Amino acid sequence: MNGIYLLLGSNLGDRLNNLRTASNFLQNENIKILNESSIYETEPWGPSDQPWFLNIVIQVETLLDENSLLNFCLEVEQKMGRERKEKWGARLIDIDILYYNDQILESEKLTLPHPGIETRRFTLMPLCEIAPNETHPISSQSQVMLLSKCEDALDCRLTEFQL
Ligand code: PH2
Ligand code: MG
Ligand code: MG
Repeated sequence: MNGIYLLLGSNLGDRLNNLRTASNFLQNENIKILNESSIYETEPWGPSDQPWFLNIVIQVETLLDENSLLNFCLEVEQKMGRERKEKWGARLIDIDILYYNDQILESEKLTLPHPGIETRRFTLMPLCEIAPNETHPISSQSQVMLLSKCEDALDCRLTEFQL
């Protein structure tokens, strides 16, 4: 994997505006968006008694290392008023680091690559749009291969929304 990829998600309030606000916060911090997927409307993975999400994957360029980037993402989530309640539950905004180049890391705060990539269609569909042939640093599988093997059957709909 060559590049830093983030997944943004929202399923509470004005979901599109939440994605836009988060991307503006990121850009204000000298995080440059190099590429972005379409925005998808996605069936909730995990607890199903919650609203559908909007999800997008962006490729960014930054001088922040992976831990500083994580801290900054958490800060943005907090500034936007996210409350952490149920695991995998509804949220105003979620910003996850999917890949940080070929970094492999497992700490208390951060696991890289994100451990949920292979099992989540809502992550692989947008990744396949902007990084189809980039390979996972552990399995060496491309995003397209990972999607073709993914057993997640939850719905993932392309939208016309733009950041
Ligand atoms: N995020 C979760 C849990 N479930 N489902 C969808 N469709 N999209 C998400 O971003 C998502 C989820 C935990 O972060
Ligand atoms: Mg998440
Ligand atoms: Mg998160």
